Amino acid sequence: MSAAGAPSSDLAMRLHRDLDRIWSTPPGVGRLSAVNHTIVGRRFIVAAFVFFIIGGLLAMLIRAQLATPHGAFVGPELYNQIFTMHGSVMMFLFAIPMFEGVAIYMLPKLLGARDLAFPRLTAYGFWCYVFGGSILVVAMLLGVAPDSGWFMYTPLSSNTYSPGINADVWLLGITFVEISAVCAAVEITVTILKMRAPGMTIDRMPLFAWYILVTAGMMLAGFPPLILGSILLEVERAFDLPFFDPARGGDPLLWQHLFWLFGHPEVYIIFLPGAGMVSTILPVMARREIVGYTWIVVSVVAVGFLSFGLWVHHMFTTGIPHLALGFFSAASTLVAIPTGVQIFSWLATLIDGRPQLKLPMLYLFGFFVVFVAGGLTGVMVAVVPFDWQVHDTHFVVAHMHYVLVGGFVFPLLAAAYYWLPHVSGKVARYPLGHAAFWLIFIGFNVTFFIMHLTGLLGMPRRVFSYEPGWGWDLPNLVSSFGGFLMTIGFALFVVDMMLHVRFGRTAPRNPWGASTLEWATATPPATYNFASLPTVSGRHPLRDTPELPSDLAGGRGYLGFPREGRQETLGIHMTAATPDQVIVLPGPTYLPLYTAFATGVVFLGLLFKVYWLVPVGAVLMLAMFMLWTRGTGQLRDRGPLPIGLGVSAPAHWEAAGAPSWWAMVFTLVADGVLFSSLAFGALFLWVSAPGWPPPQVIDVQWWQPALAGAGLVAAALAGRRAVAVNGNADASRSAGRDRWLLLAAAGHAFALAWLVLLALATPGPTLHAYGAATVALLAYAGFHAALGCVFALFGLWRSRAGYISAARSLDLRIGALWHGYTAATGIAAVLLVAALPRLVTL
Ligand code: HEM
Ligand SMILES: [Cu+2]
Repeated sequence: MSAAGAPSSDLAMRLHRDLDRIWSTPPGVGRLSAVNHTIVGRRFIVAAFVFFIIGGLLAMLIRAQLATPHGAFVGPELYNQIFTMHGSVMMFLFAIPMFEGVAIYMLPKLLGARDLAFPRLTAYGFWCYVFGGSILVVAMLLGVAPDSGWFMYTPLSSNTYSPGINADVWLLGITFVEISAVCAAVEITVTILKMRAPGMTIDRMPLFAWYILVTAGMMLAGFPPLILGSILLEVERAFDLPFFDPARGGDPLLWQHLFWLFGHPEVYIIFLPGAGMVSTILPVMARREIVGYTWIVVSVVAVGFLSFGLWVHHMFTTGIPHLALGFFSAASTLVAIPTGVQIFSWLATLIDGRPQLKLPMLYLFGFFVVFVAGGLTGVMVAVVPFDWQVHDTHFVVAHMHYVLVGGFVFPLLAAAYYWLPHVSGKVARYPLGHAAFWLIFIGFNVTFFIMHLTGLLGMPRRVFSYEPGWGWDLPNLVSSFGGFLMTIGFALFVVDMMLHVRFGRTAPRNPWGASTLEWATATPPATYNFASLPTVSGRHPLRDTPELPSDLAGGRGYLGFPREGRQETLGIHMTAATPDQVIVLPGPTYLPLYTAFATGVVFLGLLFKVYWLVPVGAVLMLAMFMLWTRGTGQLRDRGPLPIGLGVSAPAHWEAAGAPSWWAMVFTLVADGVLFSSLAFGALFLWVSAPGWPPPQVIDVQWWQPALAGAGLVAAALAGRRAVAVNGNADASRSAGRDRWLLLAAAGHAFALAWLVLLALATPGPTLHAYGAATVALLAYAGFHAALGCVFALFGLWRSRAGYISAARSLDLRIGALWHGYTAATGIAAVLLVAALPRLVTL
């Protein structure tokens, strides 16, 4: 090392040592307190892979059973559990969490940040996922796994036909897991919008980030209907409120609507991350910039919107009106356009580039073949008369697996090989990956290509046995044989990964010659990713500035110094992409684990019908969440802090658009979708369900809902006044602020009382779906008013404790969002409650 270089590299070494200490996670058992995105992201990926193995073993059981007529491995009851669990595990415990894991691990590195916006939420989501998934797996080992199919159609999943605990396991376990999906979606959205590197305007964002952003947005809109459906069905099963029971004014079709409002977007929620991996890896392998960046972005966004208009195509055989059939059939074909645009971009990139057939490219080739074939059969089943023919046969099973495995598993395997040098710092020594590919690829096609035929020959899905001599014997045997080939391929993949991590050669930095920021970190990456943060001036930072990695490591970017032992990263203005705040992140803590435990108490209480446990767990949860805020915020104003390169920015609690404010906005978006689904459900039952009008309706005087609404409006206005008064530079302001907060709490409490009274006055919630829907609407509003009360009192506490000033108003502004939302939905809810009795007697 040259004498002149020594002092600056000493400085760099010191910087790395300091950052290492500040960002470290304790070893041993202390790892349970990890909140760092690299660690938790890896955990997500490993856990999701374990669930993939479990789902795969179940698939092997299915294939063993179906290999021969009169298969004798399992009986019908067990077979029902096996295919239900296979589908549910693959969709909810493998595909979605695997996407979350990859996004959690990659996103900050792609964007040039040190962590995600809410590290503790990442960890909380992880524990919710593991606990919820464990409930399902334990139930399976005890022989009480869900058995009504992965879409849990009522009445099959109702008390009458599924009296055991099995269906409750699904409804509660999956809802538990979905909490983690919604957490991840909020966090990912905020991180992409607020934590990109300075200069990374949205048109310079890596394509993978675009795909992730759209996927997260779809999760925010797609999961709430399913969460709502699960809650309603569980309430029907546990407390006999008849939302889906046609004998009492309910309608099983309501479940189908709520499920497919989620279920169809779900297919794209799984496919888009896969496509994102393709769009990332393919140009690197082809050694050419992707063709049509803008076209791809437009089509990804279009897929996001279109996919929500398509759910009804899963219900073509339920006898819906012909015009609707035509519309949804056309729309289903329409979604092929943006997908086609992406495929043409990829092909153009390949043709125009100089592709290398390295291992990731081989898996991408597998993706192309399989996914395009799946798309073709998809267009076939989008044609209504054809769907009538093959509905619920193995043809659909084959189509579905071509899309899911082609669209997600093959890109994922490509990504595994592509990013493995990043995660492990190693490159492969043995060529096992090729053998694994051919086994998986051939095995897959043998299994599922034949299955189209089995389906056309009329074999229905979800049957555990069949008679010999119907022409189904040979194709089934071949399918099962293919399945075992594929399994050997996956086993080889696992062995390859292990050998790789254990015996691989040290990887050079950026082994594929990629141009995105994740390759600017060391490999494996340090917990803080970058010793200092980059500025970006184009879509290809590493190609535009080859010396970027050493600049960043040398501390010559933003925040290239430790400050007060805090974990700092940068926030930017959403569109201008200029630094606008220093985001201070929390370090390792057990709180997320404990909070997930408390959440688990709520779910187990519901599952085993030990209802006193539910409020206990809920209070514990609330208390834990309050504890999260300890150590966030400051007791004095700091003003702008230097962030290096001659620029200053305020800490996030003094900034206008802090990440947590945006998180509340997106949480409310998801919540709003849930509320709309509930309102839709109530109206749908009135319009479509048999057995209406109800025998009795609530006898509301106009002033009862009006008073409830008035309380909510008062709370919302008081919440806004608290923020406004806080901004006035007036000596008495803290007293004024506290009074407004108290008034907000009182407004909520007042409204809550009226909502409860109205619910009590509702006649026979168990007698007719009308009463059940009314109570559900009131419960929604009441729940929000109760939490609004907590929010207001929490603000009061923060204010008294000195965390709030004219500059530090974040807590108040977040509270104001909640109060406003509660008023808007609460008023809509009481209006609907007041209007329904008049509507139903029309
Ligand atoms: C690893 C190889 C796989 C094999 C051999 C396999 C095999 C099967 C078979 C034979 C069925 C039909 C069961 C029946 O209707 O009787 C099935 C259903 C299903 N599979 Fe797979 N599968 C595999 C991977 C996957 C993956 C990766 C996913 C999702 C990402 C998935 C999702 C589903 C779903 C959602 C169902 C429907 C379950 C239901 O009807 O409730 N499978 N699978
Ligand atoms: Cu669909």
